[in-house]
Amino acid sequence: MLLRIDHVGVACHNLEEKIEFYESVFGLTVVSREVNEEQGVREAMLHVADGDQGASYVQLLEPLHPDTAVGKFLAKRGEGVHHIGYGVADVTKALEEIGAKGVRLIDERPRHGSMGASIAFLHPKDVGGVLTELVETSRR
Ligand code: CMX
Ligand code: CO
Repeated sequence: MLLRIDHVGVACHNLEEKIEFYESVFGLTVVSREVNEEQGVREAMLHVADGDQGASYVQLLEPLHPDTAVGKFLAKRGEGVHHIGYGVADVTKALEEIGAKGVRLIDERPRHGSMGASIAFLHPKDVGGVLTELVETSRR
């Protein structure tokens, strides 16, 4: 069901500073910057690698407000890995299959994610403490 690691989501206080760090230390390149009001984030995708099943990225996340998923995470835990996004072929079908196994779905239906992807989150409490995102990339 999981095709690849699409991205690792990293929570930070200052997006521009963190982009500069990933560019200068790891030589990564920003391929997309977006504000996603629904998710409460300002974010950037930095390309890491291409594989048979598609590309993988680091997603840097700065909260738009303290009272957002990433804002609350930063207040509680500080900067660090926030979630893992796995590539799937069909996010609606994956949600159905995973939900049927008793895992709590944060999103019953896909939402809009970075670069036109359809995304949905699984509750970290049912995935061993890992906030897990399913990502169906847009067909270009
Ligand atoms: N990873 C692991 N555990 C997490 C977590 C995370 N990222 N975020 C919260 N938790 C844990 C908390 O530590 C807490 O556990 P305890 O009760 O043991 O302390 C529990 O989950 C509840 O946390 P909370 O701070 O009370 O926060 P909420 O329940 O209000 O929200 C969650 C948690 C996961 C439901 C919410 O963050 C969410 O809906 N996330 C999905 C959307 C999202 O993260 N969007 C931003 C990224 C967008 C993108 O990738 O494009
Ligand atoms: Co993500």
